[in-house]
Amino acid sequence: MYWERDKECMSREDLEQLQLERLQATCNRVAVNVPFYRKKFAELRFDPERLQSLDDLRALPFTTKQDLRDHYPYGLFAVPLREIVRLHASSGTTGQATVEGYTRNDIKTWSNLVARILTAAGVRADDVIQIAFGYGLFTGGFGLHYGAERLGASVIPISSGNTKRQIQIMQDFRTTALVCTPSYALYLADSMAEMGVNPNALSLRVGLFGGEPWSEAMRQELERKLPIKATDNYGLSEIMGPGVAGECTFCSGLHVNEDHFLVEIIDPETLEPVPDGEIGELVVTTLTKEGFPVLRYRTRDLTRIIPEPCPCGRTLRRISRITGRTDDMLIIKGVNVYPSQIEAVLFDIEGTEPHYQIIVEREGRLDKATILVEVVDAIFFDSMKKQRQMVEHIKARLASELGIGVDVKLVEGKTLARSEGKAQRIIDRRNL
Ligand code: DLL
Repeated sequence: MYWERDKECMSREDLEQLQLERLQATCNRVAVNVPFYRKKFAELRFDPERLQSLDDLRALPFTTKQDLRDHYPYGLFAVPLREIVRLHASSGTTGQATVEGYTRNDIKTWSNLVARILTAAGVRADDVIQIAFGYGLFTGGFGLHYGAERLGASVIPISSGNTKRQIQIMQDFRTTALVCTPSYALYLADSMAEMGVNPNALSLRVGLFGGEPWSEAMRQELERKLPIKATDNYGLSEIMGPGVAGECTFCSGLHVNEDHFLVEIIDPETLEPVPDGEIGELVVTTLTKEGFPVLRYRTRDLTRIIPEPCPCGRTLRRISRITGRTDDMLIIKGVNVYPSQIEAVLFDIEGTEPHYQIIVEREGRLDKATILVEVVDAIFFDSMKKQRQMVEHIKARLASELGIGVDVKLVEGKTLARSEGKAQRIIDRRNL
């Protein structure tokens, strides 16, 4: 099932022609309306009129989160504020917030693209969708909401939190599709077990999870604990919110909505493109945004292009699940470590729960990393000897995966803080 077959299954040639025309229009628009880009174009001696092929994209300036912050709140908008009908803002947990503005048309496009990813994930107009993302400045709630309504499904705008009520509503309203972060979905599943609710007695059949990194092992865990097909979808507020890319039911990579977003994968050090199939930083250029167009936005998210065609028939290219962020990357004892590597090891070890936290500290001049791992009761209450064996086993596996030694502490099940939104996996106390 497609939402817009003609767009999702375009030939590469037609798609590239469309992308080029839209890129030309976007460049012209920002050259006229956004002083920041006008200045950048002048510095780079780039004349939008001379943009002849998609390869010329490389002559365009990058845009970074810092650029967005420097123009807080409205400095990069390409239309007057009276044409903006919606504002969102990124949470600002890692610094000053950034603000995104949408015209009426942008909201239409956004809803349409979210309807597209919902359809690709197997959601239909007769589904009952429970949206457990926060509604507010975060783009997750409203983004999925508008897309689900556009699709014609029945939407339950429950927002995040109040887990018992979520489960009650899920039972009473016969929810068929759950939309939230993967970590919250897991929390919901565990809470059901605690409340004595049998997930198989629910009407649930599909989950759309996104907003934070997760792993293949976590997908299996979710599919084991809930009677769902768990799909991944990706987006970011600076570009639009959810709806940038999403999995089809083959669940082997996320189709990028390339008729609206031009993607590049670059080496974050040299800023040069990497060959298809190699991991690098995702860079996105918006092709149809009116209110807040962005050129070559450096997402800091790491992924790769999957060049092979997908059996679903969509020609929109896929990216692999996001494996981490360049700024999520911890440098411990000089070695690059991504939380996803640690997650992969833990999921593979019998008796651990998929809840963990990475604490990084500095002792004198040395980094020290401790991984807190929740374990099932049978192990937590087992003999000291067995626990020590388990710790040594995890340590050895982590050392061989990461290339450095880390400390491991087992903690009792359900003791690490649960999140109703994005999980906090890293606590860095080094004040670097
Ligand atoms: O998280 C938009 C969104 C909401 C996407 C709901 C999907 C579903 P931000 O709050 O601006 O926007 O955070 C964007 O979250 O740069 C990634 O690092 C991370 N992220 C989002 N989706 C995924 C995913 C929304 N599926 C940042 N896998 C992005 C891994 C993700 N990371």
